[in-house]
Amino acid sequence: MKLTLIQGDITLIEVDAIVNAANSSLLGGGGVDGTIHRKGGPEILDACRAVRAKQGKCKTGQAVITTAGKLPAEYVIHTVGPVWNGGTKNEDQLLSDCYVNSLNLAKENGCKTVAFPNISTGIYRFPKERAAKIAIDAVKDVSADFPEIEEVIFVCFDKDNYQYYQSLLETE
Ligand code: AR6
Repeated sequence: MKLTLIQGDITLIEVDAIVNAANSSLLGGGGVDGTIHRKGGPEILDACRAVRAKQGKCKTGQAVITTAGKLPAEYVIHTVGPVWNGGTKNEDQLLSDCYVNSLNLAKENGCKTVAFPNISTGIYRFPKERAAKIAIDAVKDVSADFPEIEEVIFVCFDKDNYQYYQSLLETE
């Protein structure tokens, strides 16, 4: 599994699946979630509603998959990151679960390339450097279990995140 780092907008990336930092309602919000729904069009929300009708809300750390609508990716994997609460609410493990559960869904749907945003590091206020380390470790730790997935792209929107990822990927 190749790990790639880029700085940019995840909605522009041509991969099999992009991951969305959603909330448990699955019905959209701000941040990257808002951009994905706005640019991908109403098909994504329709698909999220269908998922809700079937299974109810999505729990923190879990993930669901839908069409990517008009986006260049084929699928959107919606995962619900933890809200940062000082580290007392199992946030580290839940964040790690987001990455692993998203990779599982990607694999089940035949995806070979997956792009992740920096889950929880915006509106949910997870400390960026800590989140970067958890994300990289989570993906590396399970990479041997996903030989079908050829490339994971970490898409950093802001410079801080990009720099944390860059130094962690260099040193690890
Ligand atoms: N492409 C890639 N990354 C982005 C983009 C983009 N277009 N836009 C923002 N980011 P956030 P959260 C980065 O707030 O913290 C929503 O309302 C951003 O710089 O999108 O998990 C949901 O519905 C940050 O590093 O998600 C939830 O209610 C990262 O994406 C809540 O926000 C995540 O920031 C989830 O909060």
